[in-house]
Amino acid sequence: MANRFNDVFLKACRGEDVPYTPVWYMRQAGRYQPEYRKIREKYSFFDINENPEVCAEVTKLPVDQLGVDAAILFADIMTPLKPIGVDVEIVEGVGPVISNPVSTIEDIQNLRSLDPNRDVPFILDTVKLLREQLNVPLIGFSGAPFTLASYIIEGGPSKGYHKTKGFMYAKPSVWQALMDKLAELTIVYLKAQIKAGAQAVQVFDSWVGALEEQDYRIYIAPAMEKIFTALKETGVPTIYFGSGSGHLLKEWNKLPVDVLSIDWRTSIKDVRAMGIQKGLQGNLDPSLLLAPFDMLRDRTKTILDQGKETTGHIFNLGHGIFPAASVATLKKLTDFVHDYTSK
Ligand code: 1CP
Repeated sequence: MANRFNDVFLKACRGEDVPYTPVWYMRQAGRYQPEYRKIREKYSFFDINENPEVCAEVTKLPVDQLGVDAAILFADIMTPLKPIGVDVEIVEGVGPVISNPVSTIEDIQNLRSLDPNRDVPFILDTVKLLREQLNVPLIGFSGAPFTLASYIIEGGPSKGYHKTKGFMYAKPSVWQALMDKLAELTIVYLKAQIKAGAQAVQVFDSWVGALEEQDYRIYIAPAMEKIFTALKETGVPTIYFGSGSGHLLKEWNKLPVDVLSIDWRTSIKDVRAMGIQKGLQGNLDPSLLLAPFDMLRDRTKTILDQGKETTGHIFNLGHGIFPAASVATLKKLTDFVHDYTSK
């Protein structure tokens, strides 16, 4: 018999009263875990992703090990792009590398539309399997159009996004076609995850902070508006994440999204002072995972105190866990968040 279902994370997403501040971590399954590294010796990234039993096992690792209040489906933002014609590989120490980057309208037209049942059945099977096994909510996710576009235009990770932004400025109608295609993909993909059982969804726009506010409003906001409007119908809580995106918060606040996931460059106090009343997720600097524990605890206290001023705070990092982090520190941190905020 499974333990009682823990809905604290879902309550916080909806701005309801919670018995303590819920916590989960971006990239909570990954190379910092010895168990994950062991599984990766046998399987490539996409082998894990495409095998529901193994994928569910990896998704559950941090839930069992750290005691977090939510699980996030183990996949990558590139997962739905592979079946539509993007030749992507995950290269160790680099990330996604694409051998056929897009540059013309023909390249974009050649990308197929995503049919989740045909193209990513393994994702839907993993979601179903996890719903039978988990006693915490399962978060589904997708990349956002700008962040996905940055990989398929640059051909991999980038520092300045010059090619992507140059494309956007020089070929606005082709850019528009790409945003439309990726917004549609995001909607179809997330709706399929929700139908299979995902109880919340996060849209990762990790690199959109590279744009100034005006460009965000013109080139990106319409696609995001379309995505969150379409997801509203499902009734499932939505979360929008970007790193280094504090300057975009006024624009983000206009979107029909429930929770904004912020990084450490912007404090929860300052976001509330802007009059933003949406749920907030974050925002510990992941580098603090390498600090002495007293320092990590003090910085966490500050975040939790600011988060407790209103309802709707989910504790998380401002960006993902990295390979040098330790399981023991993350476990201690999770316990601290729960103890410190328990009513
Ligand atoms: O085993 C390995 O070597 C693979 C490392 C790895 C892992 C564990 C990659 C390659 N992706 C993932 C899983 C992953 N990616 C998850 C799993 C669920 C969890 O959080 O536990 C998620 C949510 C992602 C999402 C993702 N992939 C994002 C958005 C979040 C973020 O960190 O900003 C991005 C930008 C990617 C691209 C990507 N995939 C992998 C890497 C190393 C990167 C980043 C590359 C870069 O810096 O541009």
